[in-house]
Amino acid sequence: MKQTWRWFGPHDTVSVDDMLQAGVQGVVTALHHVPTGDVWSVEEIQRRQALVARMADGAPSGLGWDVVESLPVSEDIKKQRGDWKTHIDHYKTSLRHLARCGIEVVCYNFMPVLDWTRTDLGWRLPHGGTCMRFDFIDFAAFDIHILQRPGAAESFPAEIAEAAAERFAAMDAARQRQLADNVVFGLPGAADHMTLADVRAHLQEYRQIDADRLRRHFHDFLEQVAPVAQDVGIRLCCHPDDPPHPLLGLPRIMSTEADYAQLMKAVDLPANGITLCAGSLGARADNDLPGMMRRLGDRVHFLHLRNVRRETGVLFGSFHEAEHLAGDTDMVALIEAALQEEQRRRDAGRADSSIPFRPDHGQDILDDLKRKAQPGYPAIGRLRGLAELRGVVTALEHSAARRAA
Ligand code: DNO
Repeated sequence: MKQTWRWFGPHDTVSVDDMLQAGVQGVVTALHHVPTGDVWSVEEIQRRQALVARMADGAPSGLGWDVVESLPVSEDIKKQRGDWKTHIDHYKTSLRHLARCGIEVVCYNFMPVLDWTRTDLGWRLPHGGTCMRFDFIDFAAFDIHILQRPGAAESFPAEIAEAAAERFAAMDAARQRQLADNVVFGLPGAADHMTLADVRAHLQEYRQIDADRLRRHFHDFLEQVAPVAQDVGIRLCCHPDDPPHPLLGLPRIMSTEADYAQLMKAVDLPANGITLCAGSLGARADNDLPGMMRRLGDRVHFLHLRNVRRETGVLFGSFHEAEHLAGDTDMVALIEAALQEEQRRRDAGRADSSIPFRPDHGQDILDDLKRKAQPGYPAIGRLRGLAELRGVVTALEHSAARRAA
């Protein structure tokens, strides 16, 4: 398993030197400054590769750009409106350019309007560090009382809507603003942030698009781009919905194992693959991550190893981002399943037998609390996560090797 690390580019407060000292072996990054829908030029891709390859003092880092996260899919493509056909052509061109630069793994998602959603970006833990959290009641308070989405109150269980009314009544203006900012924070690294008016306008445009229609649009997109990816030697990998549940009345179509099985079938090519994000999927009680790795592993091209603690006994409710080995997902079993998949690939002579993973998110601990990084992407919290995960990988590989000897 290749130990990778997300880097947001030259503006990231966590540097290439930092990640080297954390012991990473490869880099996950994206051209966040290129507007969604535009072509990623070979020159821009190479410029980023050059930055990854050097430490601050100019010494070679020995690192390369292993995974693109993300090559974003435009809202026009998701809605099949406006410039969507041009955007699909641009997407294909970007894939060809990435392949020309030697990059083989490209992550993306198909979530409408918002990427990941949290209500708290710095929730205080008992040890004094912070983590990200999704509080279902706060979210309902945002949806019903701040965004004032028509029909919002009816879309929550009655007791959640009632609790949300009370919660909202106790919020001052500053907390309301902060909650709204947290919810619409959206895509990490994105240059543009949405206002509430933007969100309302987007929601309006999705009124005619239900889950079936969004899925059709998704399959149309894949039918176009997956064969190109296959042809140029790129492995596409779709990131799940985060959280894996419909929000704001928007359809979400990549939340469960059944969704992934459908995706695989829609375009049956190895290039049409999965980003198995344990943290996103793990927020639903019915997603069995080690089992998904065993059953869908063949197409898992990228792993996000992260853990969440579900705070209620229901299928989907509040959760927070736990330590990597401490949440509700059995991380050791998941890693074991990934190592078994790698063995199967080696036995089959596959060139992609080493699956890249990254310690997805980390809690803010120690000096992270002073050095403001992208929410979820602190240096030390992730270093801790990576070190723990690396320990598990090493131990499991060691015992597998001993058994084989
Ligand atoms: C959040 C990330 C997501 C992810 C995209 C992939 O921290 O895991 O934003 O990068 O959904 O397209």
